[in-house]
Amino acid sequence: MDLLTQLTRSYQQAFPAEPSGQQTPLLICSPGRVNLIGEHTDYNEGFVLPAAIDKAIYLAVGPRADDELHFIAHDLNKTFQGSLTDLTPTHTWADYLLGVVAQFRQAGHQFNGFNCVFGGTIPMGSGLSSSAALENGVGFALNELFQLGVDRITLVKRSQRAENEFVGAKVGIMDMFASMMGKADHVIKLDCRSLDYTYAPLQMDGIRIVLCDSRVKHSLVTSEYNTRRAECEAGVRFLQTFYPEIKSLRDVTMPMLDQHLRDTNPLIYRRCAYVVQENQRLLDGVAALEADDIDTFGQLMYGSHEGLSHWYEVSCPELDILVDIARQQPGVLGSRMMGGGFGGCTINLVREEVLDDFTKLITEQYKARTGKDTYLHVCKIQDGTNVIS
Ligand code: GAF
Repeated sequence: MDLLTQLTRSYQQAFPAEPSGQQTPLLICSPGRVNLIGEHTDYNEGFVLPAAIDKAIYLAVGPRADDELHFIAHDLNKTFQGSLTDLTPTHTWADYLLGVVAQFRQAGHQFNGFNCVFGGTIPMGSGLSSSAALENGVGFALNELFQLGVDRITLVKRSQRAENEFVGAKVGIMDMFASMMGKADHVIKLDCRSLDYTYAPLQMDGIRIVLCDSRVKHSLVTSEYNTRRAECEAGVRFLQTFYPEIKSLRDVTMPMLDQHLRDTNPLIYRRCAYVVQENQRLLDGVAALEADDIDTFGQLMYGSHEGLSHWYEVSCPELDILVDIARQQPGVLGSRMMGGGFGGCTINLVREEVLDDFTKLITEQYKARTGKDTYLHVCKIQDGTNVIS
């Protein structure tokens, strides 16, 4: 039985319609994301280059006559029951749903309770943004079920605020934006300061985007992520004493960092320098893609990984090993860790003709060097969050 059928059946069993017949839930698909380059730049008002992918959270949802909230996490085999009148964090998976509901309430929307069964194909903790996909799915569902008329960008912002305020992870906007705004066969060039964005066709003939899962769950990510964010903000505050016009690392240049931070605070210098250089790598990468120069783009991806590993220090031995193995395979153009870090996946640009060789090499060597199995996924780029039926 496929996942959608399972979710629908589970919904109908848990919430049989009264007095007769079975209620047909609304089915929503909310995808995970990849990011080609531009990591840890979103909360520094920089640029990112993500896309929605063919791994998703699926939600079966339906309205209730009362104000109760009934959630079933199909993959976890767990249930939650609450009420619209008590939206406080539970410190469980339910917060990803409750946080979004709370955002809608804070915005003044009136709506009934609802039932939701969800499950998915995004491995949790794999750095493919299952949480953003779930939050977007819930916001999208509320909007559809109760015809609230909220536009997609507002839904994105609500998902982000839910995660920032309710879950307590100070994430940027990239993941929600990519999941909600994705377009098949296109990457999104997003300016995280203005939220201006353009879609660029992904013209990489004969090249595949391959994810290699380190199978390390990024348990450190929330605390270290918030620390990195605070380090960037500390750098900005310090530089503002010399350059009051600076608002974020987006406005900072390497000469400014070299002059004021390199010798006085080497740690903050490394963090800020990584972000400033990563923004430039993204701009250079977009220019390379426009010029059909995938080799240069791939080299920039390797540069991104070096920066993330040594300067920003958000990698882990397993991710470094995956990138190191990828470098040994002719026909792999670029490889780097992706997302918040400390585990999850690497993203690799691989020529089709070496896909089998790459799969064999990385599977064998990763096992030999870490004792762990990796899991490879060749991605397709998809549309963002939407109704299936
Ligand atoms: C995580 C966050 F959720 C994103 O906002 C982004 O900062 C990313 O890490 C790093 O680029 O996925």
